[in-house]
Amino acid sequence: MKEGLVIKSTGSWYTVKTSDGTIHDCRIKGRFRMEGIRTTNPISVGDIVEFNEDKDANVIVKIKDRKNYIIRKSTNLSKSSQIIAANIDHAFLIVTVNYPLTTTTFIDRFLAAAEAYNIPVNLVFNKVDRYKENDKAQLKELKSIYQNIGYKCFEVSAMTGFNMDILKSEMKGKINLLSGHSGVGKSTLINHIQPGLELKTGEISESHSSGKHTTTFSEMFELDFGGYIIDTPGIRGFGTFNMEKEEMSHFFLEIFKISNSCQFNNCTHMHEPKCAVKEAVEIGDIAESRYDSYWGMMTEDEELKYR
Ligand SMILES: Nc1nc2c(ncn2[C@@H]2O[C@H](COP(=O)(O)OP(=O)(O)OP(=O)(O)O)[C@@H](O)[C@H]2O)c(=O)[nH]1
Ligand SMILES: [Mg+2]
Ligand SMILES: [Zn+2]
Repeated sequence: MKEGLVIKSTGSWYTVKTSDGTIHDCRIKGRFRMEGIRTTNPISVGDIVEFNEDKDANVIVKIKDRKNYIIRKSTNLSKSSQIIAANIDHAFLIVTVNYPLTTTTFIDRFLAAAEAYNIPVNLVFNKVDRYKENDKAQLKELKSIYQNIGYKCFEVSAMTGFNMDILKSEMKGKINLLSGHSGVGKSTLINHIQPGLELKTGEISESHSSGKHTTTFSEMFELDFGGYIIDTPGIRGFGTFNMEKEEMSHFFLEIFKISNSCQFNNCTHMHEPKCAVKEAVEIGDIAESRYDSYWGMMTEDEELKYR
């Protein structure tokens, strides 16, 4: 029996690295199920597994408990979901205000999910080399919203290498996940941070101004300067599963902070009088876009939780 870290998973094969640095191709036998969630991939990048060496194939027999994971819905219609990565120390949401557009709805859902799973998260605004005046204005506004809440924000260009050193120092020694829409530059960024990988990168379709899912499965790479980085496929939307409505406000840090000033201690910040959150939105202390995202997540149909 050996123990190792899953660094790549294609669905049928899993690449596992053991502590001596050797790589083992493994399969799974039978079924691994996660309680309550139907997943297309029972084992994901970042999982620590035990496997038996066999002369035909190495077989994974056990998954160690995960400290956290990020999950997305597989397709728009299916009810099953896909674990993007597990046991993450640090997440970076790659955002572009244009080419393609990342909406605040999407950002806020990702941030809420990261809070729910206890994963520290930074916002990385990529492609600053390409922004025109109105894009720059948009970027400035977004940055101020998220910095005020307490999220670290970085402006970078994976194309020119601008501010890559700051990112590297944030990533050093940790298991880092990059996420974001298709086409925002996740793979390009990793190519810059860890030369030699030559990850495939895609073209942005000018008509849709969106990416084409160049990266199709998650993969973890070792960083020369210490730590790991996980490239992931672009995600279109982000579900609110595993988040109960009663605790939704916990995942919006600035809403949670002010909510102890609400008149009712079970205030949902939606219809109640003397709600400190609503007052804060009115005077501009809480961004309207954030409140809109909160409202959307509070009112969405249980069945449509995945978006
Ligand atoms: N101008 C500019 N273009 C960039 C930058 N970063 C990435 N791109 C371009 O954006 C396109 C998409 O980049 P990818 O790295 O493939 O994007 P991705 O996020 O990995 O996309 P998926 O794998 O589909 O999720 C490529 O044409 C890159 O050259 C940047 O900083 N500036
Ligand atoms: Mg990619
Ligand atoms: Zn309230």
